[in-house]
Amino acid sequence: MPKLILNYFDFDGSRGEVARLAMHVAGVAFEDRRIPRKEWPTLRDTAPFQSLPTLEVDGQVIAQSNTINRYVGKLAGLYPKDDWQAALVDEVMDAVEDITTRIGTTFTLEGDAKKKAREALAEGSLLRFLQQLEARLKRGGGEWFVENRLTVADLKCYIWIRSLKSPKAEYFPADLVDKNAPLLARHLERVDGQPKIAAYYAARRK
Ligand SMILES: N[C@@H](CCC(=O)N[C@@H](CS)C(=O)NCC(=O)O)C(=O)O
Repeated sequence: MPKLILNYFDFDGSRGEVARLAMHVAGVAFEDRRIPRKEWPTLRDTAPFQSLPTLEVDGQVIAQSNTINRYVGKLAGLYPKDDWQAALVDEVMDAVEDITTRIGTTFTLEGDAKKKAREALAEGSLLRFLQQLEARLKRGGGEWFVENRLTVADLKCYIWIRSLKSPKAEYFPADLVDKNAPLLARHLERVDGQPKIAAYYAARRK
């Protein structure tokens, strides 16, 4: 196994959390290097695309969260070997990435502008993405996206749905997921309940 260092911000969510979880679930040894926000301005130019996460693999750096998720997913046995199943995983991860970027444009807005932008998203592309991801979960059998087992697609979707259902997700209707994507809501609980994931977050809360 190569020597792995995951560089990401010091919080349990978004783009870097998927690889963290995948490695914890599979028991892949890695250094979880958590970058304090205040250090980011001086470190930004050291990252290939001026963003995190990055993964150091035996001293070489790769960037882009889904690239990292695929690589780590292969090491962790959480990425399909079959090309078609792998494409289905990639589709879910890239869709979540797209909608994360769209929601990201609202983060710097304030007050009424943020409220309006988020309400428009909730009635527009956000709703569409929820419905399409719901359909893909259903196609996979309703519990997992592919191969009737946990893959990095499940982790990527789980992290996103969790953020959407968080009380911190301002101006998105609280019942947005439950009402429009009930399978995704249950999927969140299913992933949360995986013993290694539950144990990981229990340890993080201590
Ligand atoms: N396409 C990139 C986007 C990375 C990205 O925007 N990362 C955010 C954190 S989730 C970041 O580094 N923000 C700080 C900045 O842009 O200065 C990926 O998937 O890794």
